[in-house]
Amino acid sequence: MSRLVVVSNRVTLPAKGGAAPAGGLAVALQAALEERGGIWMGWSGKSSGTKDPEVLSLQEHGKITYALTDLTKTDVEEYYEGFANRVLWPICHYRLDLAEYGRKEMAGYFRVNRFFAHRLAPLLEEDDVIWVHDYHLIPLATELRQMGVKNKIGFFLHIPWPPADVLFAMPVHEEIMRGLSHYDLVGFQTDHDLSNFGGGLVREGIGEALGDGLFTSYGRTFKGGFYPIGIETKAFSEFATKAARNIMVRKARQSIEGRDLIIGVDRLDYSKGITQRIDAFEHFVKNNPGYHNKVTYLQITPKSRSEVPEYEAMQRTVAEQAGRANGAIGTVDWVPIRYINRSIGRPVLAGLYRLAKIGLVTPLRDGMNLVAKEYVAAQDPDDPGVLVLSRFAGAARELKGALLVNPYDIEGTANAIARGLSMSLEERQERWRRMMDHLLEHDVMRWCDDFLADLAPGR
Ligand code: GDG
Repeated sequence: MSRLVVVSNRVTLPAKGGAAPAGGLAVALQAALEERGGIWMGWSGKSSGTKDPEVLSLQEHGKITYALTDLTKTDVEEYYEGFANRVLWPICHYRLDLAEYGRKEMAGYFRVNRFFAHRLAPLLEEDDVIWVHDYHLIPLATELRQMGVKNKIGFFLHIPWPPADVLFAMPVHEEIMRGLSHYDLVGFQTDHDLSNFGGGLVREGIGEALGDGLFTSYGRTFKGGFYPIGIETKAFSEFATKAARNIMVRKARQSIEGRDLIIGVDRLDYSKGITQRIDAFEHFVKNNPGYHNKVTYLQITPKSRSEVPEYEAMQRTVAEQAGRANGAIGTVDWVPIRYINRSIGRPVLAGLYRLAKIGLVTPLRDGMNLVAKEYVAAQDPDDPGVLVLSRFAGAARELKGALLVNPYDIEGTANAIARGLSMSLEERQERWRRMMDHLLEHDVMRWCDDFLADLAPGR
């Protein structure tokens, strides 16, 4: 089996003591690389000086070599905070209104991709299969090809791909589309994203769809496909069973005192629909007096990207909103919303998922959403909770046993909460079984295998 070389913006070293990072990408890739062995290259997360760092830091952990590079402060501002997070992220989440274009940032994005290519190329062996991840690194294949790299290179986009009218509002859309054509395989989370990609390509006259997942554009022919990312279903399920004994989980259970727990877990991000969700919960409580003092909604929201002004503002908005809602619907002996604005350990998280009667996963747009899958995997088969899931999460195309909602429809989401809390055990079990069977069959290893089998058959 060929060596696997993974490239992603951030490289996360193996977690110590069971702690895991907030971010689905790291969780999934760790598992994939451990199985096959190889290199994981990316940014160390550190910025230093004004000159491009000359050397990579190489660290061996088991079968994986981690190759880390620092970036300059300007690189981080332009490539990461500027173009990736202030242009590509909002555009891919259909938020044209939040995209902030700047030529300097765009240039920085392409420059850092070239820098990555120059650091990576010397590490490559002839047979290596290269797998590039996510929107930070779209132009990487173009740069590697220019340096004569002939290896198979695949690209997987973890976030949604928008329809043509949204994408083509972005000034450098052509370079981005050309960047994708230099891969051998371009993978999306869902058929919907793939069809947005193919549709845009054809409609704008950039290329053609040849059938059988093949596309041609800019003189190159490449494959496109969709590969819904999974989780380590079995391991996570066992983890959640054991986590019930965790001291923090036991304390949480005691503190809920016979109330039903509703849980939301998301990085603090405008795509996750947190403010709409708090509104929906408030609406649910106001319209269901029978549930007063009978439910607790726990929202766990680690900070992310605080350097981007939009995110900093959101931190204040959500905290104020949770406080205001508690003021409006709480009583002297009941705080309906518990809002935690930091990351908690993975074992505790797994145990809390299992405690919760409802998993509330209502993004306005999401590539996949691993929280939805983790919530399902963590449930007790004898008494499973109900997943309330946004139809705009990639996961909604697979998890048919969820109660699907439109997160913009506050009353609809509130009604789904009420329905979930009163659902019969029989219906809960039937819905959960359907989802769990799917997740067991389509776990993260299967995702990895499917992508690599299409990228480099027989290697
Ligand atoms: C991107 C795409 C796609 C969250 N809070 C804590 C914590 N987490 C973990 C969750 C989960 C992960 O972070 C979040 O993954 P998501 O998939 O929900 O979302 P993104 O970070 O936006 O990921 C997404 C994903 O890539 C993979 O392709 O599904 O659509 O946007 O694993 O458990 N973990 C711990 N404490 C927390 O407080 N330990």
